[in-house]
Amino acid sequence: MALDFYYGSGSPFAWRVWLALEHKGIPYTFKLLSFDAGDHEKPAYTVVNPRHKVPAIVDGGFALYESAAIVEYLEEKKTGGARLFSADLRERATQRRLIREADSYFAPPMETMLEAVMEKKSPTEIAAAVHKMRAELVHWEAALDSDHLVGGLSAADFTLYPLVALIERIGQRNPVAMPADLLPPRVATWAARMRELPIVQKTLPPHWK
Ligand SMILES: N[C@@H](CCC(=O)N[C@@H](CS)C(=O)NCC(=O)O)C(=O)O
Repeated sequence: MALDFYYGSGSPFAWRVWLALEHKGIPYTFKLLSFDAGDHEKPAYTVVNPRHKVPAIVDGGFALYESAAIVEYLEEKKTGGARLFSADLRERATQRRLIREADSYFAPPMETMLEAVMEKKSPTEIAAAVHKMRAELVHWEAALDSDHLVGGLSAADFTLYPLVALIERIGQRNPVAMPADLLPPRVATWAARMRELPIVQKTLPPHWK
């Protein structure tokens, strides 16, 4: 039976889960929540995620939120076929580490920068946010020495890509505020490759299309 997947357009965390579902070929019913309509604050959803955030899934009555936990659940739910984590112990540990690093160290400055640009804060504030983002990107530039973050295409790529894609989108829409060279070369090349993947094309946030 298909599980319910609760999604909000533009959420990098929800996009990660969508990519994981598609990659593993797990059937799902797409439940698009509207942030503008406040769907994520309504009781029908807060019983699924009391933190009022997307993503979440409900699988046969079992509700789960927090994107990283959902991705691990999906991997263990369907063991055959495409994998989200490497079969190799050390690669798998590194993929998990990168996911935690993306959530702990990449997402916060990305969100601060997004807010500074979208809310048209002062040039000094935007420059400070961009500076912090640039400093974080240095770590990812160093981590990327092959086609994927670690081993083959994995949950680590599916975690980082939506965050990087958001940066690209903010940059395209605000070329004056955002430096064109913010993404370092290996990250930019990897992102361009990721963007060409059929599952990435299929799961582009609806309002971006
Ligand atoms: N740690 C959570 C973060 C989820 C999250 O922050 N979702 C945002 C969208 S990007 C959200 O639903 N925000 C709505 C709100 O805070 O009211 C996860 O990984 O699932």
